[in-house]
Amino acid sequence: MAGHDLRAFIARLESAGQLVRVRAEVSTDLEIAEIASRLAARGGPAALFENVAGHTMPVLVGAFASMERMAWALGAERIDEVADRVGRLAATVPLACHEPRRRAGGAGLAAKVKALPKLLELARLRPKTVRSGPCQEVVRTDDADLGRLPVLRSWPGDGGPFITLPQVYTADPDGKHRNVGMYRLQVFGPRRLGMHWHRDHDGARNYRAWAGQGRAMPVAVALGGDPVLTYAATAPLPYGMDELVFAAFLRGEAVHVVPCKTVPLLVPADAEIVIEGTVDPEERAVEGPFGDHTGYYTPADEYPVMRVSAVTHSADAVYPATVVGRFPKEDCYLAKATERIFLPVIRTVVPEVVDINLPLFGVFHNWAFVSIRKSRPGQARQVMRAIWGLGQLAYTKFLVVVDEGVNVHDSDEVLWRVGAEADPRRDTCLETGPADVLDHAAPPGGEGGKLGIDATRKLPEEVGGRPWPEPLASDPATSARVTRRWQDYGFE
Ligand SMILES: Cc1cc2nc3c(=O)[nH]c(=O)nc-3n(C[C@H](O)[C@H](O)[C@H](O)COP(=O)(O)O)c2cc1C
Ligand SMILES: [Mn+2]
Repeated sequence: MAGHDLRAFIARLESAGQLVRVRAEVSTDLEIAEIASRLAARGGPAALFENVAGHTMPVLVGAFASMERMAWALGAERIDEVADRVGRLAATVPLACHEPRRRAGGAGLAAKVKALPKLLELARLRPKTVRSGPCQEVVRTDDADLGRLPVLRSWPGDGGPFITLPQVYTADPDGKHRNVGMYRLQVFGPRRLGMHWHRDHDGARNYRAWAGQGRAMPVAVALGGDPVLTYAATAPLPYGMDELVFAAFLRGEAVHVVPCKTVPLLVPADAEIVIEGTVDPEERAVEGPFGDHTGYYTPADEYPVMRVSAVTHSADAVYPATVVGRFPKEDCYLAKATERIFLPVIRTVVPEVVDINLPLFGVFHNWAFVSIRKSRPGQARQVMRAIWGLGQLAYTKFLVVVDEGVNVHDSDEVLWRVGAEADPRRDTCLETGPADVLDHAAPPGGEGGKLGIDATRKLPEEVGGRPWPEPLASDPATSARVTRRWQDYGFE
């Protein structure tokens, strides 16, 4: 991935006029976060703070905080290009499933042969181990100290400083399943970090496998490197699918990795900073509170602890961070990239889905608007149950299904259809399922309610043969004529 590291991305943002270098002295305590929040609220540029009080490392915020910058981070001009490539892959390789679909006889073979070029492409995309990399220009083991990193405290009630944009590398005890996930890390002390992986995430799963054997799990935390790696750490891939192969697929080039100095893990050679250590099955500590993307503090709770054995970094490392809180913030763009990139994957299992919007005010899991191509009675409910069965979409609390042609990205249009097309008794369903860990309104215990609203037009079979009206539409010929003559009428 030569030439695609964080420096190259910073240079690209700067030459496009999308990065401001801040030379005034700023504090990691609340001040940088307040600035980042204001920039995010106005769709502003990324910022590189070069004069951070008490630190030599500069701090980068907002690098992903627009759809355009997000696309650039993934090596594209527009996110749709990336979605199209994933769509083509999903069409040949069953990306959404753990195992290839079994089909009878010749059809299965034909499908495999057709998928072969794509599978070979994936093999070419395995990480390549190299001997050395910029991420290990400076190596500190016995004198490793997290206090040297300009870690931010974002909100006044936060329990301390948190590393907010990390790639957390783990593997299962057999070394078969590498995983890269983004989980915030509270700095408890010079060599202790809180591991806030949610119970359903793959890092937690690897941890439980090690803990089950009574063994401490090696962990490496990388910051920076190719921005595509940071995105991949947030992508909702099924367990066992390697985020580094996914990142390489997006980038079109294998990720170069180096062995860590004190743990048996591989990390991206061109990362800015790497923190190495182990997580003991017995040790837990109180993590939080943390001002979260819900727009509220998540309360303090017990989480596992990482004991740091080394901190390595490049000679002139940049510390990347993000600030979360009430929308819109930088993580909204990471989430929107996922919404676009995974839509074609959703379509491989729920083919009637046309479009999906996880509105920003829904904070990923509270609301989903889905449009479908409806052709049979009961289909909206079928789609709801499918969505509630799909990976992290299972957390969706309020799910609205509308017809194809309704713009799901226009909340007014969706709510107009809910009001007009749905009968509250006939067209809603209450379900239960896994609740988002961050949902403070959910009942205790991890299971929460789900409300589905069928705002599609009803077929005659669904309403005892009653005809259902079409929404108003202009006469096409008249509409074209008025468009053509608009200036003739004296309008601008
Ligand atoms: C900025 C940001 C912060 C996040 N913080 C956390 C976190 O603290 N804990 C967590 O479990 N997931 C967090 N996530 C979500 C996970 O990164 C995401 O669900 C990812 O798919 C998990 O990967 P995994 O399934 O390989 O574990 C965060 C995502 C973003 C974009
Ligand atoms: Mn994963």
